[in-house]
Amino acid sequence: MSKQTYDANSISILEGLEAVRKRPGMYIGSVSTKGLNHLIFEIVDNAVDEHLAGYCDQIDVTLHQDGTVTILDNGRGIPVGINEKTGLPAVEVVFTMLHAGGKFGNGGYKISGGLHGVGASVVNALSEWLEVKIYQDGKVYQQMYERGKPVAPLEEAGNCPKKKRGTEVTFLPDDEIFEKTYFKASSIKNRLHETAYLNPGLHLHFINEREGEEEDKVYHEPDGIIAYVKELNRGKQPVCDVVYYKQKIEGIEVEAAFQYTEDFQENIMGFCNNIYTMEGGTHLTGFKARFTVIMNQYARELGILKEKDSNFTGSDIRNGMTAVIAIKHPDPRFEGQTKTKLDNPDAGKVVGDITAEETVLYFDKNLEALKKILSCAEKSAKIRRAEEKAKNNLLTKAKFSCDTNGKLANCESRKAEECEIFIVEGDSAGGSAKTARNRRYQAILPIRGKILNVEKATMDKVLANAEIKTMIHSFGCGFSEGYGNDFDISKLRYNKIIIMTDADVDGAHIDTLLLTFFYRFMPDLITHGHVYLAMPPLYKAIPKRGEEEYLYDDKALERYRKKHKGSFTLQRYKGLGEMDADQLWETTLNPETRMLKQVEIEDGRMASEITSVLMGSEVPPRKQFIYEHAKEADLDL
Ligand code: TSJ
Repeated sequence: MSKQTYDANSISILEGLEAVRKRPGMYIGSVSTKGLNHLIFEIVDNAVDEHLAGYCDQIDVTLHQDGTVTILDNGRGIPVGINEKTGLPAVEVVFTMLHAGGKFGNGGYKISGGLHGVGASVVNALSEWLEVKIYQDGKVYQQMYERGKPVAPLEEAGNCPKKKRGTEVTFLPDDEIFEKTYFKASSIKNRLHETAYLNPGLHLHFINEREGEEEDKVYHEPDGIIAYVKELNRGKQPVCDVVYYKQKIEGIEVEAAFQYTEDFQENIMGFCNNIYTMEGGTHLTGFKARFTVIMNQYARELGILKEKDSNFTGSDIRNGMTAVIAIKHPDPRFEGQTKTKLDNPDAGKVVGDITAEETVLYFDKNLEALKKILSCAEKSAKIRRAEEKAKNNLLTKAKFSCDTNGKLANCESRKAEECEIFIVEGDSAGGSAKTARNRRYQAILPIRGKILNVEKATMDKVLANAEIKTMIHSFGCGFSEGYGNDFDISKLRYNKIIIMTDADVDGAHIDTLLLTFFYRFMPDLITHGHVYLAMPPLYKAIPKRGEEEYLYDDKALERYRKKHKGSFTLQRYKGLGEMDADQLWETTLNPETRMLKQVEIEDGRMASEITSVLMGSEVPPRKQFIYEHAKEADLDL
């Protein structure tokens, strides 16, 4: 390797890293906690590829006290030999050149991959420092980088037991890049667990060494997506066994598992090459289309549908179904707003063909399951017709009546981009908020106690609920559910929809009920970032000297205590209703001083957990969920 080529390569390398650091959002989605957690998944996905190649069955992820994280696998170790094109060790290429991951070596395509399909070099560029260690043939190779640049060439850094093999990566995310550099353990655990379901041979070991969060957990799911479906259905009443099949046609591998429950909900999750396809795609449309045809055929054969009857709709047939469809495709193409919609037509065809063959094989042998599933479809069709009626009634009424908005204290402005609506728990807090607000652009909608649990109610009941009617009418964009879609985000009257509840368990429950309602009937509100939670402070600290300060959580109080060593008095707020109008304005309404949390859906998976676990019929898991998530409420802070 000549000095010259090294320098030339270095320049293009640095340009690549600079681009990543300048516009990190382009590579990892955002610089919020969600983007931060992506760093870990990017690295883990590389180790999962090694598993899929057949050389690794264990991945450890350790969150350390000092804010760093280590990912270790027991694979072959990233090659350390010199890469011909660059004259650099292959491992250095992996960490310093954009999109270099997994491309070298003989054949083999990249299977798993993060949401944005970028690699280790992006993680490296966005880390204050990163260290890689490779265990191979009794030797340890090591290289250190700072903000993406190698500090020194790859070196042999000692010996290790001959049979120890693998790759170990440790990094500290760069606080110049990220809003926060504190990894969110719950998201990482969820994702590791999901990876375990999708890769039944893999052991994923999560270790949290951070103070107050100490934990050590192994995710290993030998039953794969069958166990995943059972888990998704936890707390629900199953109607049949899990139906499972796996087949490969034309290089596309299809694995599917589904089960029906008494719960009238459809929850179908699609994956391609281990990537969760949040926006769906051809694999799911292929599955749905063929399944609908087959079930309608059965319904006619069994006389459940008479000659004069119209077919069940696809959603009639899928009501009550929980499914995981995971495919492996040699050349996946993703489109859509977040690049999570599978676009390959051949995937749709292959999934459809395999589904047709396998489900017929299953149902011909399991007539009882078939009959039960078809009776779900029958019930769903009945409910659908009732709902269509209810919806028509509501829409007709809405057109002719102006006074359905009940207690809404609207704002004067009609410019949606500046308008805000506060949904306030309780009449007394609602009253204070009405006094305190800036009536030019802030609207207040008080709601009473707990709104209807939309997860458990049928659509006509949901639409008869006063609070819900008022919300639909005041937002101005209609709603969507299953069939037909009357939701139009461009008609939204408020840029910010702010949920304002007390910072206690009841408040958290109301937050979740409201979020469930939005998620199910107006998901665009959340995905377009219009939904927020107000953060009323828990305390006011009044020091002997200096400015008063509002403290928004117990961690803030702890920090304040350390700084002020007891020389202050502490005022504790019990609830929104206790604040006078001035305080309410200053702490919760005034855009200059308030704290808001924007609601983000964690890849849609957390959201389905909200709807299914929290709203499911068994009480204990629901409680646990509320307490566990009450503070962070599944949001990126
Ligand atoms: F992201 C990463 F690059 F930093 C990373 C890669 C992180 C971790 C934790 C593991 C890995 C990784 C890569 N584990 N195993 C591998 N394997 C290879 O890079 C590899 C090894 C041998 C051969 C070969 O053809 O002999 C090919 C490859 C791609």
